[in-house]
Amino acid sequence: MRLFCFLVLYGVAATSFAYQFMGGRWPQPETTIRFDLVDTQGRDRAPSGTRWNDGFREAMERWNRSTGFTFHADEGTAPDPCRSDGQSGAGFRVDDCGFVFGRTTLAITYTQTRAGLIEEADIVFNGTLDWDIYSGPLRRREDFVRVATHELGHVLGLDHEDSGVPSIMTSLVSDLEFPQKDDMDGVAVLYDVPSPQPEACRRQVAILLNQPVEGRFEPSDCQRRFLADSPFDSDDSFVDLYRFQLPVTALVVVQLASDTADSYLELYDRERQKLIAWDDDSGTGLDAMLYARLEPGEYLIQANTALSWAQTGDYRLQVRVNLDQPSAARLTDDWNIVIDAVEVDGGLLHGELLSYVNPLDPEGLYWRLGNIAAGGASGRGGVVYFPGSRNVIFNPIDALGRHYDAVLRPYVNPADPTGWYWRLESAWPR
Ligand SMILES: [Ca+2]
Ligand SMILES: [Ca+2]
Ligand SMILES: [Ca+2]
Ligand SMILES: [Zn+2]
Repeated sequence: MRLFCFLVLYGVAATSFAYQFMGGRWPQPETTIRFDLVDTQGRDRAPSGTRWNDGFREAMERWNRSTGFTFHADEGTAPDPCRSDGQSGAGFRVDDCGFVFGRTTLAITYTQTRAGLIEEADIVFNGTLDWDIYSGPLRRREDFVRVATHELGHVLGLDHEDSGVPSIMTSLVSDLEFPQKDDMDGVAVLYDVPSPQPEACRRQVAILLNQPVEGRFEPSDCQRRFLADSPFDSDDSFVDLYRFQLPVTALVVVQLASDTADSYLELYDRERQKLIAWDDDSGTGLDAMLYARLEPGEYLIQANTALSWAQTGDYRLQVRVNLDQPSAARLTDDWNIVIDAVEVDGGLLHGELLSYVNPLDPEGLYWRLGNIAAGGASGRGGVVYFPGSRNVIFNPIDALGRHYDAVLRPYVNPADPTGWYWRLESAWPR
């Protein structure tokens, strides 16, 4: 059991809603904290390599980004957080300002109030513990940033919140790392300032068809719980928003790949009113991949991670559709499919799918895997293989004298259960 802790030196109890107030507030919705954080071994950074100062500023930003309250950082001076000196500060100490830290105490915030107004607040981190900086589920070491975020909640006037709603202000440290909706509501009431939608959530980057873009899930991103209609109150996962224009009616394939994050994709209409398609793991490994047949217009892509904590990592995003290049696939007169190029796990292949008459479904259109070999014709697009679902998408294929967008679904053939078969699911003329 690891507890956050706080102490009000001159506090008054207040009535409360779900969020809890300590009985004081700053005269204005802002304050300055002085810090130059060095741990009790004299190191200026966490074992992960991030400087304590940078972690503390990130904790401030977590409130600044999501509430109307602003923390100002006065970095580079290190006042003793145990001194009542009219300055608010933060620091590691081996003792709790002359007392022994409780074994479960991570940090203590000392707040001085007068006539309901906070005059000074100091945070003392328990320097006898093992600290680090990381995201995600709790590990053996304490995560400095989420503890600092919690203590800064006390600094701005929030008390512990243990009623069960998602909150960074619970007495027990948890997997939550960011101020939650209840915490934001508390700040909005305490200071009579609305919580803004973070600027990052209004940012949409325009991307071009077929051009891969590189991005990163990181703390300056929008987080899922800030998006309208998010069903997940406590979803801290990072979100980047992209939009693209489609000039014709066509089937498009969207891919989101990452070596370090479990990518998750959603495709919306341009107003983000209608969810058109979503996917978690249809690509290679945990990569997301989806397809949808769309009318001409503008669409929104939500690049996200699949877990509800703030997973970081680089990613590549691409919207694929072949509009005017030669098609990489064609249907022959005997209904075989010749594929000049298909990308599978980063490599190019070419090959043939052979027409198969299924005695169990003579009306259906089926193919089985013919030959397949490395070394497809680069520069030819329009065939996409989904490793997760084994779907094959043609956008488009040349057939019967025109272009068709088509989807083949894998088919388990009872007569040949280990063979590779596909059935035509849908085809639309371009
Ligand atoms: Ca002080
Ligand atoms: Ca980003
Ligand atoms: Ca995934
Ligand atoms: Zn606390």
